[in-house]
Amino acid sequence: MSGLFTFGESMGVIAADGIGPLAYARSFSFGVGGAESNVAIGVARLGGEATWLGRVGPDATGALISRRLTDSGVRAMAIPDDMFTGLMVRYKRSGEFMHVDYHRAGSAGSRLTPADIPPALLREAGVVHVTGITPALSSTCRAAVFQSVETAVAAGVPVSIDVNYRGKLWSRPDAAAVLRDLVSMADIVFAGPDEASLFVDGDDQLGGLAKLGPTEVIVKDGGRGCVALINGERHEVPALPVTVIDPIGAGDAFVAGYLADRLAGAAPAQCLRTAIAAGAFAVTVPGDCEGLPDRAELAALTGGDIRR
Ligand code: KDG
Repeated sequence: MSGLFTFGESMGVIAADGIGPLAYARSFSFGVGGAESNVAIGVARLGGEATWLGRVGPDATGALISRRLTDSGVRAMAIPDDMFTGLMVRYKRSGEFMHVDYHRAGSAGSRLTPADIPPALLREAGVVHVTGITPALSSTCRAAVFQSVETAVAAGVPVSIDVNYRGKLWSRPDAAAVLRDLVSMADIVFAGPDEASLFVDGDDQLGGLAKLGPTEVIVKDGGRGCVALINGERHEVPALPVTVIDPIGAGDAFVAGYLADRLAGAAPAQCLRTAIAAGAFAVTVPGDCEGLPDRAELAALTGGDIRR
């Protein structure tokens, strides 16, 4: 296997259609979310090889997660668990603010253990990708992330981490202490400016993150584009002008774009351009993973031809 290997919790997503308080929502969409599975789907849609592993419950949501991932071209390794599959309820309070409630404490996904992850999958991967969400879910999840990263590092497999700080799961000081250790072991780190400030004081976030160890540092800043320091070279890519319908999942699309191109052997500047375009495409579609584009869709977006 030379593709992406990732693992984490995927959930059912109940999303109010339209904009306004939950109490006034007239209809809801039911989908699948999870930062790691979003990245796996994104890489697969862009033509890469992607494997996702996680625990799911004996319920319709668990079955939907496996089916959605498989249908998207991901090799889904869903481990059956007795507990329920987690859920996320979200609504757009206004055009600017998204409200998210998690129903995931004690869920199947949070019961992942280090023994669930076959070391061979880590050693054979082209990239092992983890997020800062999984270590916040439980002590066994945290141990699974550390053990996997250590195994990949020992095997010389590049490790990618998206900081993905989730304030509903843990405090900033708790997250900073754990995630700093993970970032220090990683080769590739993705962070928003606010996430980078968990570890770095001052304005030079790229330099500060690089000092921790990663040789590929990417600070993604939504509508402002991204800046990166890759093998000592600074890059800056502006955002593409699009109409934002739903920002959730844009960061995962960005990561998927970067990693899909990196796995395909593209130069850093091209990886970043694909990342920006994938993130831009994702925000134009409602849903956590529905907006992840394929290559033809990306070409249509960047070529400006929207009649397909
Ligand atoms: O990046 C989008 C994810 O955050 C979403 O799909 C759900 O993984 C998720 C989380 O824990 O918030």
